[in-house]
Amino acid sequence: MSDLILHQYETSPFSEKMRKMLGFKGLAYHSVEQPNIAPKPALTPLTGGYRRIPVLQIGAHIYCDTALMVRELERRFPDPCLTPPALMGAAEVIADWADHRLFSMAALPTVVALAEILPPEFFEDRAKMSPGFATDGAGGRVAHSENQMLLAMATLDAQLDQTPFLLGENLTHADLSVYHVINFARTAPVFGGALGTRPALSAWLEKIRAMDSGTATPMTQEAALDIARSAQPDKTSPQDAIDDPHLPVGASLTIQADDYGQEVTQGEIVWTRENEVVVHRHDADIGDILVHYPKQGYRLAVDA
Ligand SMILES: N[C@@H](CCC(=O)N[C@@H](CS)C(=O)NCC(=O)O)C(=O)O
Repeated sequence: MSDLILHQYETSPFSEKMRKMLGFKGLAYHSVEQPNIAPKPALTPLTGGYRRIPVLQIGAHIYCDTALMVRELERRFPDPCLTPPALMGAAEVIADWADHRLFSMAALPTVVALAEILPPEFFEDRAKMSPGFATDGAGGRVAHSENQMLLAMATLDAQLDQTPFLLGENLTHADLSVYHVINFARTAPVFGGALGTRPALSAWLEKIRAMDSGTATPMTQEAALDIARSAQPDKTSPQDAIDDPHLPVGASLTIQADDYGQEVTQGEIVWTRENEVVVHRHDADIGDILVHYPKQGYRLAVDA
């Protein structure tokens, strides 16, 4: 039985990124359905506040943000390797661009296009979650995002006309991050239509859509919480842990996304890597949990 538990929902683009990652590695995992709006009472006891999706759980260890999850899966399951060391820097830069900038260009026009099938609560939730989220077209935001996205699609198509994947012959983290955004955006007629005139981008998208998504076994929220309750987190520092003078071990830390979904997690620093910080939390119901975050994209405030 796999120890990997992915808290997700079917239509979540970032969950789709992780499903393809798990598929690429040939991994089996448990899939726990979470709601697509707050509150998330069976998720936040694990994260300490973070409400974004997906979240990866391994026993009493919780991994927030797909950038970190991809690195963790590469470490635990190195074969097959998604991103070889020679392409790692470029892949991470493109993945960061796609997960943040490209996603933000795609999100507003896409959800506006889906307005008829999404409930009003969804829009209220997203407006609270993202300060710049305004679906009424105010200030030309929807039109601007749409134009920016179309330009990005043209650039991606030009690259994919030259190489089968963004960084050459093989799939890397860069492709997975761009893929989940384009795959989500294609549901909006304006972007679906643009794909029709971008054959290289469209062929690349279909190639990744056809790839395996891992073997998922459904798990209930309660079963996942029980696993966290009965597991003990391992506080051992890894070999590549660093001494970060800004994040001293034992200090109380508040962690918050620097873009949207800014619910905070607070805990005591256990160890850090160059681009990872791990905090210990004690939840009255669940017990001891270690929550792992990337440093990139998160405000890290050591409490006085
Ligand atoms: N940088 C985060 C972004 C995650 C994200 O934006 N997830 C979306 C769903 S695809 C989300 O949480 N939306 C609000 C929600 O589902 O409650 C990551 O890479 O995991």
